[in-house]
Amino acid sequence: MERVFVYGTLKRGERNHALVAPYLHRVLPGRVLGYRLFHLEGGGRPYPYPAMVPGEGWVEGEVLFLDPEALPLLDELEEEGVEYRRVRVRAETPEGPLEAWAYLYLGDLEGARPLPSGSWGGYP
Ligand code: PCA
Repeated sequence: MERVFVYGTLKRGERNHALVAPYLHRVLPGRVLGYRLFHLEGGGRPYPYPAMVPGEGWVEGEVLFLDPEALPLLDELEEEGVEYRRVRVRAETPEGPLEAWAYLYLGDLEGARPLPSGSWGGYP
């Protein structure tokens, strides 16, 4: 089983969650310390999505427990190595701290809107 901390379009109820749904076993609410969140929209992007980068604060999301086959699909969606980098993070959950993968944004943050709440979601 792989654990992935998601904070954007891969969360339940968001537009890319369907990609992981067939591989999903379990979900826990989670948050990670030492990162900041931004909202990205426009500039040729097909839809809005967030960027998590190292910084001061918490980012809120979900820890997904997934079959390992889901990872290459996620790497492709997130353009691993180009737009995002998959790294290990420590997520705080109601069941204690858990190590998980997460996608850190590699791109330019010019024009990005900071989300000091550390939470993203509900965009059309
Ligand atoms: N998808 C990944 C990274 C940003 C995004 O929209 C996620 O939900 O965690």
